[in-house]
Amino acid sequence: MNNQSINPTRLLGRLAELGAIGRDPGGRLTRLAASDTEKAGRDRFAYWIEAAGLDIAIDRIGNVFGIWNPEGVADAAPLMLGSHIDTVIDAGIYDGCYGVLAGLEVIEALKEAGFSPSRPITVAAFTNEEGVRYAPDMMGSLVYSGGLDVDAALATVGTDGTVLGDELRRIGYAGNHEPGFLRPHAYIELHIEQGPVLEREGIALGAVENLQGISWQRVTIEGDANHAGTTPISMRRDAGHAAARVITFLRDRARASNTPTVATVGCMEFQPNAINVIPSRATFTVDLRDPDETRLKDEEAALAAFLETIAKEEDVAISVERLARFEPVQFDAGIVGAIETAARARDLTCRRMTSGAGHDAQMIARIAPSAMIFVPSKDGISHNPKEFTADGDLVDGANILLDVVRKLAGEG
Ligand code: HGY
Ligand code: MN
Ligand code: MN
Repeated sequence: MNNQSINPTRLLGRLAELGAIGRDPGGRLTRLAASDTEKAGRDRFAYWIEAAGLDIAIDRIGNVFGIWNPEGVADAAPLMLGSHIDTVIDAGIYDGCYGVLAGLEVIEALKEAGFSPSRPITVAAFTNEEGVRYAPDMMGSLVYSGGLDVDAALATVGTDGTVLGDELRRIGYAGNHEPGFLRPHAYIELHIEQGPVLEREGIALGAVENLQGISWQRVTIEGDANHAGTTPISMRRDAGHAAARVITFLRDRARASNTPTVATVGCMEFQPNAINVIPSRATFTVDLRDPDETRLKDEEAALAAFLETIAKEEDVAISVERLARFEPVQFDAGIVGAIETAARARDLTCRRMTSGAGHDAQMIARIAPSAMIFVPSKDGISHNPKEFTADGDLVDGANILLDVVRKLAGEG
């Protein structure tokens, strides 16, 4: 068994330090892509990269890379680690940041141990993984893997009316490397599970073998504003009520299906949003997910059919804008096997699993063999300040990442 370990104090200290960057006066943590608070997080990561003696590179979509290029292996394709450091609104401190900082930690620990890799090793922080300010999510890794044109991505208008390219320039992270400039030999992403499975089953690690498909849409329902007191129910074109029927339809359908299908309406806006005015417009987002592409397509078709029904029954006009659509992804069986072998060698329990959340790994899997390692999330909570993973689990996960990297970068 390999008994080298990462430096727990350094990793856990940096997680806490990065977790303190981007808090508002009420203590809420929010580092939306290309915002001032995210710039502060990027700057800290860049500082740690340079303090570790790594080369730093930034590409045109703002992806940040720390690169260990030991003598004599520069021509070999690099092993890539990474995740993201942007967050959702009122976030926890582990989502994404754990994978980036553990990747950096693994490189530093290997350097300090005098390990001679057969290839460069790089750690990436991908831009806009969360997709909260600019859709779609996983944007930086999607561009990096050739799934979205970089200029089209830079022209994306955010929920706040800003343009991503302008914001990246403003915060000083509009890099000059072409996305994809490093073609990874393999990619491994360490991440918190963000779900209840590992904790419920008392298992230390997840060897993630696949990731479910994601469909994001924005629905706009147009009715008529009218007086809340004088307008008979039968004469209303109530966009708010129509929207409520859609939310209930989605929840009832997902609950009734005996499949892993999930449906979420996370954003909702009424116009004119006044207590005594029947909403003339309702705008909301729909997040549909399923590990099976055919079922995901069926869910999208069922929603489209229901929207047609609602338009007639409620006498409203409905338009739909697609924001993101990613098919389910299978990860590399060889790397999944290496994760399981590393867990056994450290006497850590491990199970194969599907990722319910989207991750940069699903994009990099388009250009390189990829897989993920999960560690347990307390009560399965994430995208919430209560997000928590015990220090021991965080260190175990980072040590498994270290072992898998030694194996993949130790080969000739
Ligand atoms: O949406 C997701 O699953 C990821 O957190 N971006
Ligand atoms: Mn994440
Ligand atoms: Mn997330």
